[in-house]
Amino acid sequence: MDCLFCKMAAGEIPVNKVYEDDTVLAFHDIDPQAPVHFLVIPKTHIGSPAEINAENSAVVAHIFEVIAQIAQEMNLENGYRVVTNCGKDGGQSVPHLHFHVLAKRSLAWPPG
Ligand code: DGP
Repeated sequence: MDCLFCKMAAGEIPVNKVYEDDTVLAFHDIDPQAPVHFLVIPKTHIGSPAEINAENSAVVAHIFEVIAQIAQEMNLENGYRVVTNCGKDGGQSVPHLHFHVLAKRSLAWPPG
């Protein structure tokens, strides 16, 4: 499958890595929207949040554990935002599930 984030997860395309284990990769976003902006992806291909199901959801729980761990290591004690975009109207541009983590500035709500 010709998937950018699968290639990153497989080590075929270099990333500015934040964290990696057997099932998850985190790396800095190429177009940061906050002083801290990294993405966390499952290494297995899940196309979008709409494809999360009983068979593959364990990695999603693990991703949130990893985010909490990274946030502690990065001293994000003032808080952060975790965002996942789904489909065209949700603003998803890369069709591989990913969670944005944004921090180190005050973030407005609702998003645009
Ligand atoms: P979304 O629009 O929610 O699908 O977010 C996709 C994000 O992926 C976007 O913030 C930019 C980031 N991105 C796209 N291509 C690359 C890349 O080649 N490297 C990195 N580090 N990030 C990328």
